[in-house]
Amino acid sequence: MADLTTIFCGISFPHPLILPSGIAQTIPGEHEVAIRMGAGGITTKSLTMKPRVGNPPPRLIKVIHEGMGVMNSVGLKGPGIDEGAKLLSPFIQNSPVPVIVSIFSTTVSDFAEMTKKLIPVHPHAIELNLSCPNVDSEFGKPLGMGVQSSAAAVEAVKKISGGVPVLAKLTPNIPDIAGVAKACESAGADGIVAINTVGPGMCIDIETKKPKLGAKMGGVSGKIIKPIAVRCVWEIFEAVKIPIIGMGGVSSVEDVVEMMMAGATLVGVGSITYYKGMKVFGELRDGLLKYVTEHHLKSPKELVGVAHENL
Ligand code: RRO
Repeated sequence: MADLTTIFCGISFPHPLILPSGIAQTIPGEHEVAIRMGAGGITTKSLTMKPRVGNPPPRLIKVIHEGMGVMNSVGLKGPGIDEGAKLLSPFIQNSPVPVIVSIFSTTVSDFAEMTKKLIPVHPHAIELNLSCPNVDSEFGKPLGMGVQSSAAAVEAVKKISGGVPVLAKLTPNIPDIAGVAKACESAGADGIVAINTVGPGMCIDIETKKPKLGAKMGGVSGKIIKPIAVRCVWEIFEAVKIPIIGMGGVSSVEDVVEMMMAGATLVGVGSITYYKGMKVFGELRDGLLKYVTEHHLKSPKELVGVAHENL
């Protein structure tokens, strides 16, 4: 009998389909719903050093041609690291699946400071969000735009993270995502998360003649970005040995399999939940088990990176 259990950075996930950061906004809130509906792991919304009200609403729109995509400019709305850590502590303790806690900063020192505050709440892993596309006007470009800045953040956090795996979440909005992944690996990262949203993009309401998002522009996600995500995961897999969480437009069992064949060990399922609800996790998990069984595999691990062997 096939088994979907997946080991990632030494952590056991019941299956490889996890909630990416930012899909659920409050802790515990929809994170808990995702678990109930069958998510194999959770990534929490990126926390910042200080509380933030976020960008002006609307912050999220489901626009791009009938289910093809979503745009957001949430602007890191959240309670800040101190309140966030308090909320996370019981959530992590009670979670039946691993919880990856995401943090965002544009300074290396704040990344390190936030990590110190997180260690006592025992996250299963820490995701360094090096790649939010929606706060450039406030903070400048995210650290993930550069090889050295990405490596510096990883190195600083690794010094104090103890045994907690450190993951780097990368942006596709650069010419060489594999180069950044390699730099993160050399700096000690335990895994790569790819990709954050594409863009920024923009949508205009032709009736009101105004941009649809409050912040005018935002990150693009959903089915329309999947080929970009698959290409990025492919390039990263060629460049590094550490495992990858692949995400970007994954909406069907076929998409999950494709992402794994490109090189993902875990797969993020995000924007499709805005169309189908969190129940999509149970559906995709059952569909993956059927696929694995029908293809006579013992584990989905056998799919990881196989497309690289067939050239
Ligand atoms: O909060 C956001 O606007 C946001 C974040 Br932190 C991110 O990493 N990616 C994104 O599309 N939006």
